[in-house]
Amino acid sequence: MVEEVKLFNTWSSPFGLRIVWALKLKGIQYESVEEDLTNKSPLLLQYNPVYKKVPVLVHNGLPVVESCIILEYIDETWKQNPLLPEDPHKRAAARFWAKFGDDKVISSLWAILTKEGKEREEASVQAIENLKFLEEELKGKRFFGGERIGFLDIAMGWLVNLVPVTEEILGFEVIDKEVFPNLSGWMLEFSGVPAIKENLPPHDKLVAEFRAYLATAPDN
Ligand SMILES: N[C@@H](CCC(=O)N[C@@H](CS)C(=O)NCC(=O)O)C(=O)O
Repeated sequence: MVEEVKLFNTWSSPFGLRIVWALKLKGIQYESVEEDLTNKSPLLLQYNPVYKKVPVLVHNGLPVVESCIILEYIDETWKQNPLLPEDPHKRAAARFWAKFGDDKVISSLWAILTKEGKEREEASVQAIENLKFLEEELKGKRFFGGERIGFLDIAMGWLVNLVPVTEEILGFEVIDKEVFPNLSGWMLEFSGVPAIKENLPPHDKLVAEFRAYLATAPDN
């Protein structure tokens, strides 16, 4: 049977990027359906009626939503180049840190970008505290997954495109190389892997998109 794999996504989504990377790393052919989030397609609403968000992976007509759940689905469906470790404790740890990234790290970095003054300072303190956990996780490792890219690398991968965008917009360093040598090294290493590098959204286009967003929604 010829498999049908479709990805409903929008080019700037850090969550959608996870799925693009996972499919590329696994060598899976897919059709990309670009969504305009200001005018969502009936199909997106049909496939993700609960959250109405991208990414959605549709495999042989069946939708899967929520990026980390899609990653697990991809890993279980196409076994080559496994993303999650085999060891159950390491699998649990990878899922834990990915959830921590989504629950804590994204929001603190987003607040640095969108807040000002005292609120931005508080967000910076919070972000540093959160990033220190990731710095520790990377100790003695090339990738979060060890010698090769794994689930957590993909889940945290948004750092490599959104941190430089944030730094350019704000005009200061968010991830200090001296404070976070492991994390900075990982960002270089990860973004140098062909499947990652070749599928990063254009930096300048992202900067323009974020600037436009901040200009219209200053009070996040
Ligand atoms: N937890 C979701 C987050 C997905 C998400 O926030 N997607 C954004 C784009 S980056 C979206 O579709 N936003 C549309 C909306 O909120 O209406 C995931 O991991 O897939």
